[in-house]
Amino acid sequence: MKLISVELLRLAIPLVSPFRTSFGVQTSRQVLVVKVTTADGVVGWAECVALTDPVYSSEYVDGAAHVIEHHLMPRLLATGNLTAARVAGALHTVKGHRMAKAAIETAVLDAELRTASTSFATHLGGVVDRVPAGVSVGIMDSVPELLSTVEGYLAEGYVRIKLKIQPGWDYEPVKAVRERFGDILLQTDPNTAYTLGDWKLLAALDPFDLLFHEQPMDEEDLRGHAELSKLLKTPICLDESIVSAKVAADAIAMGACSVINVKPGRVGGYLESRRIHDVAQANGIPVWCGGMLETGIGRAANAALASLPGFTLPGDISASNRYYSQDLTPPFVLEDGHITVPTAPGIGVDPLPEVIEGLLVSRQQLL
Ligand code: NPQ
Ligand code: MG
Repeated sequence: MKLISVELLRLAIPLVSPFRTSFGVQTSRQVLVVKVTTADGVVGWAECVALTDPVYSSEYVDGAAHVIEHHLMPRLLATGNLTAARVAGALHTVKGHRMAKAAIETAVLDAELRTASTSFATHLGGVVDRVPAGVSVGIMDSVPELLSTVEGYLAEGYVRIKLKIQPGWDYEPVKAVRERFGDILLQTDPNTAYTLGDWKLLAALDPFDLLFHEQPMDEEDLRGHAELSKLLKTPICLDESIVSAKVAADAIAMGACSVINVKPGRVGGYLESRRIHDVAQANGIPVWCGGMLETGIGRAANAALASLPGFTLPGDISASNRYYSQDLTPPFVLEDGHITVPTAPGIGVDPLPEVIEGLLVSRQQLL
């Protein structure tokens, strides 16, 4: 495949409500969108999931834009016979920057699959037509506010609740949600806020029959998570730590996790995501598709990934209106607690030009 154009669009999209985690409060999202056009006139789309600030991982929007322009593009354009399968190898000499690399690979994959009239779900090996939707609930100012927020999401049909927690906001909110809503599927996500010394704070949550704690400690502390898992009844899921299939295999072998949150942006793309799915499945470890507040561009591809057989737990593939009043694509809506997997070629959705233009902060023509 030959590219004749690569554009980098930067958009600013307000969130419908502030989203607070242990690493800060987000009220809007800066989104980097990659748009490639092939010699046959086929357009491929992808979004980079990096945050505005390097607080979830070391990547951030300005850094991703810079590394794409100055380091990834030259390598991509030097690749003869470009296919999506060749992108990771072409970019391998650049260390890290997995979210930036994922955006490039995914845009090429979208163009390739649209050209072949094949959907992401078909290409990746999806086996279901719709996927169960969970929802991530931020840290709130009070328990009553939390309970009314959770009540609202359950009323919308979400099949699983994930609560952001941190020391000082853990026992009370988890206990209140469990007592008020009974045996709903419930999990926590501290985003690395605890240390091994805090283990008793997490052990206090053992009575609440949680599915797991997601990434309770530092992303580089696999051994610590293996130690922590011996001190808790509640299982451990990893998110930030799992940056590749290799690390997933190590984490599983070390007993650092018994569940894995797969995020294509975090691991370098959908092809590596499938490898992580395969490694986990080979080891009897369930996976689920995490979320990075993607717009419909990333949400469409995530829904396809979540349709693979090893994705047996509800993901953070919420409806568009969980985060945005107007999505960049036709909105994803919750139907009986599920999101329908797109079946059209490529990611299966097309961004709405007028919405893109209305939110555009800058546009860079890289090719
Ligand atoms: C997580 N996502 O699972 C991440 C955290 C997160 C749905 O909880 C902008 C972009 C803001 C990505 C805030 C969810 C974000 C973000 C939180 C990701 O750990
Ligand atoms: Mg997480």
